[in-house]
Amino acid sequence: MPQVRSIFLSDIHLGTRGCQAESLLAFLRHHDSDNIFLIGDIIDFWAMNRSVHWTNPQNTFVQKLLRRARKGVKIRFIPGNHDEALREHCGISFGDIELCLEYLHTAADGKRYLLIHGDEYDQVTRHHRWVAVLGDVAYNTLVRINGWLSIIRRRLNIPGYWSLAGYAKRKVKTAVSFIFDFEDSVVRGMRERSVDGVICGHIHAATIKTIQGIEYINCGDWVDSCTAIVEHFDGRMELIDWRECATRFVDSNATPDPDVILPDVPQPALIRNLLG
Ligand SMILES: [Mn+2]
Repeated sequence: MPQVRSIFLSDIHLGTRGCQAESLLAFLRHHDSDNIFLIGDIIDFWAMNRSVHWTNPQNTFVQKLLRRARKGVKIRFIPGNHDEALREHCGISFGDIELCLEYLHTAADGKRYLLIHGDEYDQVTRHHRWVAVLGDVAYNTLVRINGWLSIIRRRLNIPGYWSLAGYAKRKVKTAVSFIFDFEDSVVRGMRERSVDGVICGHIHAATIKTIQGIEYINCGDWVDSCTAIVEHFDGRMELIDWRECATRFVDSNATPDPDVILPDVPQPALIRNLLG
């Protein structure tokens, strides 16, 4: 019995060292739904051009999605800029997962949300692709340094999780104004589309808020913050911060996890197979 009507996920960045696939699997074990929307940057082809970091939990995640799709969960995948190679396949389905450029979702309360990854509203990625790539390398470096920091914190028995990338995002003035500019530009775009709200990703900053009458919802990411948006059966949207609320779910509530962990399949080959 699903606990929520829809799950919205973005910026999982499969294929990178930073991808928190294990936390994501734990989240999914506790969240069954009628719909799953994958809102871009699910597979990180940019990073995989540099080096591929594909783990068993990442494989299990893909298997789990395919299994849920087979069992009737509606899964829609809206590619982002890191998986833009999939954009040319929009309109087709692979393994029961439907690819679309954008999607108009009507929530249970009748509100209409446009689902987009959002990079088309990011002036930096749009006009200066190399700057975006450079920023991407810098961001991955931050996430990596952060990994070392958390090991040191564990050794020193400092409790909790502290995110350097998150800290930088909140404190660095340009980062703050970047987030603000992005949200503003998305909301302005939505005015012309006459929708009630937008659900996007891209900037790794999860939130639910109303900006100038438009509901602006961002799923966050599974590299740094481990956040998702869920829609309840009455249409209410909720931001799940998995690190904060994982303790709320005791493991006995989890649905059994029948997914078999496949041996390491070279991933580009698997993706080619999925695309037929
Ligand atoms: Mn993106």
